[in-house]
Amino acid sequence: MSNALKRGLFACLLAGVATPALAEDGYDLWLRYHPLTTSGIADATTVAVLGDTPTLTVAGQEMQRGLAGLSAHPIQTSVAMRPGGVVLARADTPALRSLTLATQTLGEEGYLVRSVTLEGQRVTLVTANTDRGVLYGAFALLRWVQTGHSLSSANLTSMPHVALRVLDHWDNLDGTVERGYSGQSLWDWWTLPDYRDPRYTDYARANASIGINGSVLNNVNAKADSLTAPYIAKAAALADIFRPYGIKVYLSARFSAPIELGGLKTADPLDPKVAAWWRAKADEIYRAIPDFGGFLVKANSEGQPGPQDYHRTHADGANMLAAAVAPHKGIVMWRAFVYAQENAEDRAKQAYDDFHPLDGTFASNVIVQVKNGAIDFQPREPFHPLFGTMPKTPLMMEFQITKEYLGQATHLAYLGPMFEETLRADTLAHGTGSTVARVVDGTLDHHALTGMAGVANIGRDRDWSGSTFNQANWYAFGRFAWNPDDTSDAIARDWAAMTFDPTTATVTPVVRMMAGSREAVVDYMTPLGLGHVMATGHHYGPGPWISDLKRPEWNPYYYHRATKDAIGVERGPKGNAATAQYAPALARLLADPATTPERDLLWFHRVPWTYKLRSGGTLWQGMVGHYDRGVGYTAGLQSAWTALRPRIDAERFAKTDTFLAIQHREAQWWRDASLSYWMSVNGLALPPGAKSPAHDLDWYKAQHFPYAPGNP
Ligand code: BDP
Repeated sequence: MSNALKRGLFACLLAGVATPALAEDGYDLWLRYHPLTTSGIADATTVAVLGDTPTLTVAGQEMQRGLAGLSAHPIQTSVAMRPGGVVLARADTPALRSLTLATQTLGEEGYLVRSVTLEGQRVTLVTANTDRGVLYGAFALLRWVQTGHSLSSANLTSMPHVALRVLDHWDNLDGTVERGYSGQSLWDWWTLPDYRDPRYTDYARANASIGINGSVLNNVNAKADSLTAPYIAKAAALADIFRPYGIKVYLSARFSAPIELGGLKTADPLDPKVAAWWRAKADEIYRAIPDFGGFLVKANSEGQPGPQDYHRTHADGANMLAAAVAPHKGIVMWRAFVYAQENAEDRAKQAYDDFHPLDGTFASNVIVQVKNGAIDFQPREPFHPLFGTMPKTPLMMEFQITKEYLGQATHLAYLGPMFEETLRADTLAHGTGSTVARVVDGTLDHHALTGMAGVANIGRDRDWSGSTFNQANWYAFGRFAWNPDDTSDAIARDWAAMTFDPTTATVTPVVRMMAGSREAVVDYMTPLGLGHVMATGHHYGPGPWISDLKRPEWNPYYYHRATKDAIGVERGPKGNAATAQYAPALARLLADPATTPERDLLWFHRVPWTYKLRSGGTLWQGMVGHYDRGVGYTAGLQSAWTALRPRIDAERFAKTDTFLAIQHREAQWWRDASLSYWMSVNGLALPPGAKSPAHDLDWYKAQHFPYAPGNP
């Protein structure tokens, strides 16, 4: 017996699982369906699907596959009730009439799972008002079993709080992925629409299992070509594959496409010829994809064309596109991530300045997509001031799942706590409790059009997301989009149970590793409210010293402005008054460093290096402490993972083990490079006990990564 095999067998004896934990490559994500001795599903032998629609069919197939794997027994499909069996049926199925189930409140996508008696047999029923609801219920029941519960004890009711739960793929037509760290694009545009890679179905399964119901196929930095007939046909092939799984496709639209594809002289949204071109284009897309979701648009940002090129507003642009898709019930997701080189205003203020005056002027099928923070997906950003200040406009959240600024593929940073922190943040717009989650789920200002988008971390790597732990960020995004009130801890527990095994001995240490991992990244990269100090372009590794690039906001220096005496950007009333963009009650708190959360201190305020922190130490001492804590956490991750070795299959263990070593080394690099630079500016010595950086500043400055992945 090989050592790996012996290790695998040993691992499963310890884990209480019934088959060897042989090497796995992560392809199966959280849908592994490995046999569990603890699951109590041995008597589930049949899956009855009452109905034969495509969605009910795939729900039945998934249930059969899942239960067969988890119970290590063959599972038959049948239309007859068998004791202990699972029944999947829409609530309007005649056979369920006598049950009088409370399905009215489930809406279009909610589900209900109950143990009931049907035709005299005790069965587990998964039901909903729609086929999609049944599919979500099927996955919920599988999760219940995968996380160690018995089938017959399932009593589950859930409905999504957010309507559009969307992955944004920043995938280019040449197969590269902007900010992608998991290999080439999943979409093989070259062989589509002919070749329908089975992987597209697995992608849809994974998404449906967490409730994701939309997929924007192409990069927001869009090429007009994706709107040409051949590419519409390719998108249509993907839409056909995703449809049974309840997933609609959307496309990023290049605003100047009427010029590039239509030969028009202008893309002015108020020009009738332009509007007519988009209407015809929308009609063409809907002929190929009848349930096409609509367009996502990045306009007048980072060089992209947009309505402002014609002195029109974002609302003019969005409403013109909205009119084109409205007859087909499509929507427009218009991004608020805007900033322009010509604008001398603080980058952090520009989106609000552009969008706030437009509140109430967007068409009813437009939703404005706002990044979680005002700059750009930093390890920590205060929530975006547009949340809570545009009551008359539906706003959707844009999170970044791919970790552009958080160590990319190799660093372990579970983003659940970051999503949670943003969603729980209180805008104070209508008194306490006006959280970002309430803006996003529409309850604060009574919007029915609601959404959450996540910039995907998915590519062609066997493990989809570049590492096992990165899969957790895809998973957590879906769960938070379904329910913004969920908790990162509960989500991590489910993920760990499904991804490894549901025993406490595995789940507890894995969740502990995950829980503080994002905070550790904040500590070793951007403590106390720093942001955007990553090296320019690829955003990998430290570069706080960079200050010589053409556009001011491309320079990390722009974001910290450290001098001998002080550091930070003053965004309070004594500075550029960015804090006044928040609702007044919050703006008052953020105006003063003493009432600003310390974790956001340098984001909002410029303070001396000697500024006293709540701990009693100086800012400088506090900063050094954060860097050291971050590095220390990464060492802890390594030892926690080593202790898990007997419980994890060999291949996934080894990759994570190696990545944790990279992370530890690079956390040290981040700390040392940052401290070398800060010391060169402030002239201060390290506090007693703190280790000197391994190299001098010039060494850190000399590190270059011209071929870092994901950099356009
Ligand atoms: C930044 C990325 C850039 C994206 C941009 C965006 O660095 O590649 O194009 O955001 O969101 O985070 O449009």
